[in-house]
Amino acid sequence: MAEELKVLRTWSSPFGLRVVYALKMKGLEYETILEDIKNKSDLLLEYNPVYKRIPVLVHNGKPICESLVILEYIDDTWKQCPLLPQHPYDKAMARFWAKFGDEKVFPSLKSALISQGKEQEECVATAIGNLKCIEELLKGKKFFGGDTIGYLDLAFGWMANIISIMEEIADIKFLNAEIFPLISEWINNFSAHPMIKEFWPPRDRMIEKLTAMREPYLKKVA
Ligand SMILES: N[C@@H](CCC(=O)N[C@@H](CS)C(=O)NCC(=O)O)C(=O)O
Repeated sequence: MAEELKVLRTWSSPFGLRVVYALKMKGLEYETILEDIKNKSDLLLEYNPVYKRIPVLVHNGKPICESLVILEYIDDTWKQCPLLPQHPYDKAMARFWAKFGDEKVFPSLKSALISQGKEQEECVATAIGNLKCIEELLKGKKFFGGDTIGYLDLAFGWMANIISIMEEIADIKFLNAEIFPLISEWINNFSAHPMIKEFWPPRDRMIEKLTAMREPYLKKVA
């Protein structure tokens, strides 16, 4: 049976990019439906009535929501080029760290981006502490997945895309290459991969977007 795959996403969402990369790695064809999250389509509301968020993968008419859930669905459905490790322990650890990335690391960096002064210093320190846990994971490895890009690389893909932009906008430093040689090298390796590069959101548009996101928080303090 011919597979029908659609991805509802935005041009910039790192969560949406996870899904795109996973489908590409599996060699699957899909249709992209670009959403405007300020004006959500009826289709998005129908497919994700619970969270009303992108990304949504629609496989033969059935929606799957939440990017990490979608990655697992893709990996379970198409066995070529496995994304998750095969051993149950390694698989559990990959899920653990992906959750840590979404629930701790990303929010800590975002807090630093939208704060100022002493509060920002504290947020940067928290973010650096979280990043140190991730640095450890890369010891002896090129990618989080080992020699090749896997589930955890896709889960952490936002770091390669967004950290340096946050640093530039807020004039802060999360990733000193001397303290984080492994993450710094991983960012180079990940972002240089042809498949990743193909969908890399343009830096100038990302700067514009994150600057606009930061602005209202700064006005509150002034
Ligand atoms: N945990 C979700 C996060 C997805 C998410 O935050 N999507 C944002 C775009 S980057 C969104 O759709 N926001 C719209 C809203 O929250 O109303 C995932 O991994 O899929």
